[in-house]
Amino acid sequence: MDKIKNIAAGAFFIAGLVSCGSVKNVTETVASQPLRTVETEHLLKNFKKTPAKGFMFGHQDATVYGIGWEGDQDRSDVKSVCGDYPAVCGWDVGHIELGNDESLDKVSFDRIRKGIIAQYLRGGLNTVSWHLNNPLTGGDAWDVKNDSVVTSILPGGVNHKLFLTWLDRLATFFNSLTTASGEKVPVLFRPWHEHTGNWFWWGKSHCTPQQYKDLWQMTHDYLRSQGVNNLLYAYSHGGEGTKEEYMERYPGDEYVDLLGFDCYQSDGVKGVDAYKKNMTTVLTYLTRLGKEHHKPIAVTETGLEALPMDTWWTEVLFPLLDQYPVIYVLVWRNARERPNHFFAPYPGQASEKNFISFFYQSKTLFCKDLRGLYK
Ligand code: BMA
Repeated sequence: MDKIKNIAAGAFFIAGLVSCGSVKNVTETVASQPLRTVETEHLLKNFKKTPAKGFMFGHQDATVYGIGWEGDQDRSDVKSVCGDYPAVCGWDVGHIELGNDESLDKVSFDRIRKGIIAQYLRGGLNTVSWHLNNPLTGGDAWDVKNDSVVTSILPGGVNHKLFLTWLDRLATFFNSLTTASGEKVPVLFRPWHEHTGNWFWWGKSHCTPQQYKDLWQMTHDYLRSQGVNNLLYAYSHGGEGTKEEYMERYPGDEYVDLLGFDCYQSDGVKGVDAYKKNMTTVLTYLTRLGKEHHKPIAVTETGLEALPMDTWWTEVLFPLLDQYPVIYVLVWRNARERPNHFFAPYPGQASEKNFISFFYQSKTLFCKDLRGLYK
């Protein structure tokens, strides 16, 4: 179904986005290496055109699997419900560091590469997170038994060399994202996320603020030294704490292109008030920080697991976002292997009808509403 009523608003958003002045082929160079490709530079300029007249809707692993299916060509639960792809596709490259063929969620990296390129060719945005293993213990990203993991991979640490081989594999993947005509696909990379919580080995109680900043800067600089010039960087905490806590581990304006946060409605229906309060608190300070640092802001992960509220889209999520200049919101994956671990509707799901109303709001942007994100 076409989102006729939305075209005007979507076109306005993008018309605004593309009118922001000419861009040199390469605006900055580091050690005579182009910092960013032309398309990546355009994406950044377009991100910075705020306040946006709408926000893009995103879904994790949107086109590789969903409820009751896996691997079907061009399929997406969101598209099955509303007729269009999400404007933003999220991906996770956990286990790429190990040299594996499949991600931690059992999606082949070849399939992820193809999905990223397809989303780019249809004019949409891709964002990549990284639930990488623990390089010290061999456990997963949630293995927090040892507090010296970050120290061990920084320069001088016992695992520094090993970690650079992990970054090499990541760099090879990012460098391989090229279209048939040879364009490198820009990606919003969101490493070291939810670091103000304690559930990942790079979390707050497992490294100092300085070590966290060093980790981020090392990742950024090393990928760049390997010719990775198609990334923008998103910094996102786990939705807890104050503005000061948000900034305590901030690696610096030159290392970050977008400010975001992850915040879920936990406790099902009961959690709605806490969710609204939390979202409002963070969105309020993030709006200010975005202005102060000249960075776009986004809700980089959110959702209500299993969607037990039929009207969640228009009565909870939309009114929250409507008040702030967020450029996108992304809901987490529709796991085909974990019952009830889904965050977007699928045909027959109870919130389907309400999602269609959300889709028809003039401020919600889906893939066909985007024109010129890379121009
Ligand atoms: C989590 C869950 C896990 C998954 C991980 C990385 O929130 O969805 O099942 O492995 O994200 O995608």
